[in-house]
Amino acid sequence: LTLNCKRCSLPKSINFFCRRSYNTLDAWSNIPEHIKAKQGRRLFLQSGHPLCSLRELLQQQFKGKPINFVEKDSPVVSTITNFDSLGIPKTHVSRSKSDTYYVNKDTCLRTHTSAHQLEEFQKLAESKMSKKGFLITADVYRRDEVDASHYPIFHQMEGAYLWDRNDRESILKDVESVKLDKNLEELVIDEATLENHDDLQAGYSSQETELVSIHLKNSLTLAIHNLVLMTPDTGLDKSQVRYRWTYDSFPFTQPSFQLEILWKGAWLEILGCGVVRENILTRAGIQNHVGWAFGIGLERLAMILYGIPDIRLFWTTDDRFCKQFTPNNITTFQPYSKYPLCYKDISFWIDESFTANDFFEVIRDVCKDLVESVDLIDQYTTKAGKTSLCYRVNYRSMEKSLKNEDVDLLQDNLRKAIASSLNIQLR
Ligand code: FA5
Ligand code: MG
Repeated sequence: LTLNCKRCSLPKSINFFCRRSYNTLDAWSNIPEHIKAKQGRRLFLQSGHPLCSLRELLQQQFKGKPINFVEKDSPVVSTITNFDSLGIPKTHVSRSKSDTYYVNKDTCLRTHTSAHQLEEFQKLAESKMSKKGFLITADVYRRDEVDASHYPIFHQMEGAYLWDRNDRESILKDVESVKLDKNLEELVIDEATLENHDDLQAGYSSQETELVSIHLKNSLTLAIHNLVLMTPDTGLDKSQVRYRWTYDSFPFTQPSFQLEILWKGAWLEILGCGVVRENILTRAGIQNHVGWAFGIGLERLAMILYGIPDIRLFWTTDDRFCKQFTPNNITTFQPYSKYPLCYKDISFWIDESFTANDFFEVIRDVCKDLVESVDLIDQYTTKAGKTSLCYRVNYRSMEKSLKNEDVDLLQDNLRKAIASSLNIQLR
C-alpha cells in the first residue's frame, strides 16, 4: 500500500515538494507537472539501468582511494546551498527563473551536484582529513533546450580529491601514478595546458596548481578511457574516440576546465572541473589543503558508451529498452525500430518578456516525451520593431508510430497552452 499525499497525489515517500517548510508558493514557484511526475524513479539506483551501471563502474575507478561514496536523495535544496555556498554571484544567469526550477524564492531543485560540495568537504574536515575526497551521485534539474542531449532532469557525479599542501611527496607520487601511456596520450588534445594561463588563485603557487590540474585531467581521462575499453567491439569505434580539454569558468574552481569527447563527428561536452577555490575549503573548516573537483553528466557519457541515441530513452519504461541491459556491464544499445518523424511549425510574435526556456517548458508539459527536438527556423523583426519567431517542433515517439491525428491534437494543445500561458501572439 502506498500512501499518497492529498495535496500533490505523489506517494508520501517521495513528495519532496510538499514538506511543511516548502509549502509557501510564491512568484518564483515554477515546478511543472512533468517534473513532479518523475520523482521517485531514482534511475541511478535501479539495478541494470545504464545510469546505475555507469555510476557503479565510475565508482569502481576510484575504489581504493580514501573517499566517501554518497548518493543524494531529495533534490530540494535552499538557494544558499545551490548557489551562495559556492560563491555564485547574486546576478549569475543560472539563478534566473528561466534557467532554474524554484519551489519558492528561497528553495529550488539542485541544478548541479556541486550544491553538496560544501557539506561533503565539511565531512572531510570532521574526519580530520582521514578521508580526502568524495563521489556524489544525484539527479539534477535545469530548464533547458529540447534536443537529443538535453533533458530537464539528468544525473551528475561530483568528485573531489585533496592533498595536504605540505605533503608534496604524495602529490608527486599520485601525479606519477596517473601518467597516460603513449597510445592514450595520442587520443588526447589538451588546449588547457596552463602554459599561457595566468588565471591562478592567490593562495596557490603555479607549480602546485599545475600538479593538481595534471592529476585532475589524467585521472578523469583514465577513468573514462577504461570504460571506453570495456565497450563491445560492435559498439563504439574505439579508434575514433578523441578527448579534448579546454578552459572553462566556474565561480568555485580556478583554473577551470571542461572535457569533450568526439562523438558522431561532433564534440560533446561531458564534464566541467577545476582546482577547488581555497575559500570553499576554508568555509568547510579545511586548512592547508589543495585539490580538484569535477562534475560529470552521466547521461552524456552513457550515450557514448552504450550507443544510446536519444536522452529521452533513459526515462522510457519500455521493456525493449529496460530488459536489454545487465547490471554493471556495458553493452551496445539495440535499437528497436525507429518510428517516423513528424514536424509542425509554430510562429508567434514576442515581446521582451519572452524566454525560449519558458516555451520549451510548455512543450515538455503538453507533449511529454513525444517531442524529440525543437529548432528555431526563422526569426525577423519588422520596421516597427515587432519580432516574430518560427519554431519547428519535431514529434517522434520512442515507443510507437504517432498517428497524424495524434500529432495534430498535440500541436493544437500546444498552441492553446502557449497562447494562454506565455505573453505571445500566435500567427
Ligand atoms: C556544472 O554543473 C558544474 N557544477 C561542474 C563542476 C563541478 C565544475 C565541480 C567544477 C567543479 P556544467 O553546467 O557544465 O557544470 O554541467 C556539467 C555536465 O552536466 C555537462 O558537461 C554535461 O555533461 C551535463 N549537462 C549539463 N546540462 C545538461 C542537460 N540539460 N542534460 C543532460 N546533461 C547535461
Ligand atoms: Mg559546461
